[in-house]
Amino acid sequence: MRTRLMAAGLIVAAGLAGLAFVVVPAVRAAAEAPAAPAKESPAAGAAPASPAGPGGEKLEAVEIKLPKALFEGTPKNIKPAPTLEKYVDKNRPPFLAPPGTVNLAKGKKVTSSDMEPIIGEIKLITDGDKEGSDGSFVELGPGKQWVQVDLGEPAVIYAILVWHYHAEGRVYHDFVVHVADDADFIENVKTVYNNDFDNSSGLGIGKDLEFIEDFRGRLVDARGPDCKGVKGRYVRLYSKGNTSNDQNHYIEVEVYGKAAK
Ligand SMILES: [Ca+2]
Ligand SMILES: [Ca+2]
Repeated sequence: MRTRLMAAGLIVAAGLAGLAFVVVPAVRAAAEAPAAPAKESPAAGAAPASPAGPGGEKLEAVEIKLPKALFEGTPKNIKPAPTLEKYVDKNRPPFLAPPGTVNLAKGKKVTSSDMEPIIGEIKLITDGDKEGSDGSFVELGPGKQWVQVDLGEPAVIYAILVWHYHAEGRVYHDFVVHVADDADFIENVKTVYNNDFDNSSGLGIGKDLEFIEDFRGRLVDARGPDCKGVKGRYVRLYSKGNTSNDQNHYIEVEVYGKAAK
């Protein structure tokens, strides 16, 4: 018992030391240390960023608020596959980005391939509510569908966070994320995620893995090797049904970045 407590203490101490060293000045780290489950806390899972931005600026942990968890443990209804990321029931490490990085999508205009959803309204996708319960999600029709957020002006994007659905463990198929300069996705289109391994959505074969979603949502890292981010004004997310049904669901989409200079 005592050994276990000591080991736990060591892990916590190591975690905090790492946070203070890599992420933020010690004073801020101490202030953020008691981070409740509602905030992101250090854990294994994602690759750490280099601690400096493009201009040598110090990267900071982006504050991301999480909703309540609605299930625990690894969902048993989904079979492992080489194209499916192993589910880890742990918080992501802090997401580091240049100072001033915020959610640019909050309250912004959303359009969709299905403007008359089966359940809910398109505007729920950027209303800030990420809870997994009924009344918080939008259900789009079956098959391939997309939603897109207009950030209102060109931006440098470091991450896109999506909550499709998290009342139960699901995998949404053919998850593809594009960023573009125009609403029709013709100008300067960049793919920041694509896990359509068999090209069933016709957007090209993607090398990214499918994943089981939970209350933490899915963070798509768009920082790139030198944390330069991806430039664009419009973000479009595709999906084509999920492991429970053929419909497509969205609770919230966040786009972390800064206005482009
Ligand atoms: Ca919402
Ligand atoms: Ca596919």
